[in-house]
Amino acid sequence: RELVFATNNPYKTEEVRSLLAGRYKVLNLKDIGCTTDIPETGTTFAENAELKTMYVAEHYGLDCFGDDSGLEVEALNNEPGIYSARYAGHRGDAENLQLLLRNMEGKQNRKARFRTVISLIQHDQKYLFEGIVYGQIRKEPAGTNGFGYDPIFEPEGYGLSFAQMSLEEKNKISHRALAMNQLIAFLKEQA
Ligand code: ITT
Repeated sequence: RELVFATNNPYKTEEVRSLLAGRYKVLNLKDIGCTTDIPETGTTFAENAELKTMYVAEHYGLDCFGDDSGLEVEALNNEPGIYSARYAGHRGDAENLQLLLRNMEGKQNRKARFRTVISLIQHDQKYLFEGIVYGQIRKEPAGTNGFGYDPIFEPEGYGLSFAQMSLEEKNKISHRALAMNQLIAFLKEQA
């Protein structure tokens, strides 16, 4: 069985493929021949996740799911939030991470959370699933695995950044894994 995942992000694709291994073959946007950077003009994670799935449903006639995620930092009024991918403009992950570290200089409260909202479109119906992982922003990056803000995010109760964990370890506790587990449970119920 195949599932379409409306993402251009190869790291998200890899994490989700691992979570669905043995159950579904996951096709991302590239795999279905879609090279569009789908506009994310919503004001919430849910709206942006739905925009991704609605694009695929409308242009390709395919059921699919999509993920909008981001990092919410308490001391920064929950920024960068939905702007996580373009926090430093559209310059890239390394620049986003550096800007965040700069903005956190001198802040005592380093609490943060990663949030993923997944939209599923199936038989013309829309569904939403959410996952949150709590943790803190490190003072310096550590680790080389993963992507985005992984080197500066330490989930609560682990002395390691996400970037110091293997994909399997991150997939046991991450925001994306928690949201995906709900999606998987939902799909199982219907089978
Ligand atoms: P798609 O929209 O194509 O799925 P994207 O990278 O643009 O890919 P988002 O719009 O959801 O994805 O932006 C999420 C950004 O938040 C992403 O670029 C990272 O900077 C950050 N992010 C999300 N999940 C993360 C994770 O698990 N680890 C580290 N950073 C993450």
